[in-house]
Amino acid sequence: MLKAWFDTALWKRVLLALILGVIAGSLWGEGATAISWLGDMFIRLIRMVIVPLVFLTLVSGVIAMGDPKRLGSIGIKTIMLYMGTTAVAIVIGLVLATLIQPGVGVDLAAAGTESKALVRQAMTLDGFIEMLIPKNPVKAMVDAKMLQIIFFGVMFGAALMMTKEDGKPVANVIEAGSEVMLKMTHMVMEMAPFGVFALIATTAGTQGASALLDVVPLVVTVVGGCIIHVLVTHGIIMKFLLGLPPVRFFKDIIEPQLVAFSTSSSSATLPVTMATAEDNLGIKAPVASSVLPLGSTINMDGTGIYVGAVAIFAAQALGIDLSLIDYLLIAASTTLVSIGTAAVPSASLFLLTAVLSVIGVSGEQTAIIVGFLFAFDRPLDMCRTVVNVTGDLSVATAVAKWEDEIDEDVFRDDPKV
Ligand code: DAS
Repeated sequence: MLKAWFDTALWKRVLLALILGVIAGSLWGEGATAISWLGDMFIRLIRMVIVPLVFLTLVSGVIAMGDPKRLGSIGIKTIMLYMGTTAVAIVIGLVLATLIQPGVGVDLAAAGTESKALVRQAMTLDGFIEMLIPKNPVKAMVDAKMLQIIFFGVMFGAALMMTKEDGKPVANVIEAGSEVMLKMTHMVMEMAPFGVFALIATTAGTQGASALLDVVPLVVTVVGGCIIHVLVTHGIIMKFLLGLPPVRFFKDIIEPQLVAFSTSSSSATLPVTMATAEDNLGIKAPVASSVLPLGSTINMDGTGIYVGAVAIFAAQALGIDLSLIDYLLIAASTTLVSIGTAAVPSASLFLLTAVLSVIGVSGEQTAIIVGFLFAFDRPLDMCRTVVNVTGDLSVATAVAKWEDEIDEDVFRDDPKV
């Protein structure tokens, strides 16, 4: 029985918990709050891993970019394109979320958060500097000041990269630590079926099962943003930037997209991504073997769409009015999260804190939102991972074209993989 449980894919166990939570909450009513402690425990576990996870995965992501001076022509073009397409993806997510307003009318109070936003002071330059630069990075971690942790992490990673061999022992520890935190996050995720069951039952019991439909506009926003970014952004890159037929590109990359959709993991898809690049797109090995592994680590357009949209969703649900500076802060922190997100299932869900805290969402509120979204994360993760892999292949095609490392006859032929 226990073996059957752990042999079942986690997302299927979470889906079962979601269904049972709706039934239990509908039958139990307000009595469902009797198991709210289970949801609280899951929320605390999420909060426990966030600070070390964000810091270590972010520094690992910065290190993975490598020293631009060493990267050479291919490396500079690659990173510029990766950052450029991720920025476009984030803008698409933010604009769609602002237009669709998925969080308006969503009441997170039942899930235990203060239903209204924390009172926020108007952003001043001094306030921004204080929010960004830690006087004491250790205290920033103790207080979970995510923007300060991100700022220190980016500087630490950049300094580490520039120390080259001298910093290698520290880089090894950081990369090993990032793996450890990802493993601990997976241990926390094993609690998800129980935590999701309790959170959904509590929400359904206190607000009615219809409250769960509050997530539908957010799903529409994320999936819509993913479709627009793949077809419009990467279609424009193919047709107008590279002079290559977009339809042929999309036909050539169906296989890695299907693997990305089914695994929700860019790293699990990487072997298929690389085979597709060479066999279907005609990208030569020097580009495919450098651009694609880097992309699976630091280039996540779909994650950028998702994290940005959730930030707007949370602001709307908590009644936080966003200024232009807030939007810029969301875009900047989302870019860094997309760099730091590990290429494994649901990786960015746990990094939402790094963005939500930037706009004043408290750690408790963020953990509740993460706990609630966890129940619906799998289909969203499948979509955003497809976009992540598509972005990697699109940029690899562009770099190969500009470096004259592509066989266009292969690109235009029918796919072999
Ligand atoms: N599932 C991650 C990936 O492998 C993306 C994410 O969690 O946002 O790309």
